[in-house]
Amino acid sequence: MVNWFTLFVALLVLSGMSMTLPFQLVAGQTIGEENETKASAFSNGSDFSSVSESNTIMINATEVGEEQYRWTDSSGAENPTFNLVANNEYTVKISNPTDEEHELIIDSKIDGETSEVAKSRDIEPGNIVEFKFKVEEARGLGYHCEYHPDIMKGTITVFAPS
Ligand SMILES: [Cu+2]
Repeated sequence: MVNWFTLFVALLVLSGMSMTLPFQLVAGQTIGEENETKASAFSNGSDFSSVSESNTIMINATEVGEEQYRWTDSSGAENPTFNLVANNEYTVKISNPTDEEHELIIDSKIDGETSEVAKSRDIEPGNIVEFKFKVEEARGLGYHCEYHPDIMKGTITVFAPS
């Protein structure tokens, strides 16, 4: 009985961790740290789904007031800063529960010149759009909405791999 109970508690802990991993990711931790945490938690390799989840960035379009839109992460933070690691491929998953169309654009500003690094396509109301995104060097990037560039915008910091 004791052994079964121990196993049950271990399973609870593991499933709890797999649920919180994506949330920790968007809360501002670097992915390098995240991978270390995950490696010890799933050293038996039994949970492949959460491994792939760890490089997923979840973003929502949110209406915070009349015609006032923000990008939010799963903790609800508005226009959050995302901390990423160079050479990791990320899946950016954007859901749009608002009544407006949005489009996420990631850009870089070098010597005052802005250029697009990656973007989603138009995200219609009620839709979820995904795209892959990888940066090859440590740098600062910005992100914004094509249609609401002044109110839906934030920063992405890409760190060198540790
Ligand atoms: Cu928008």
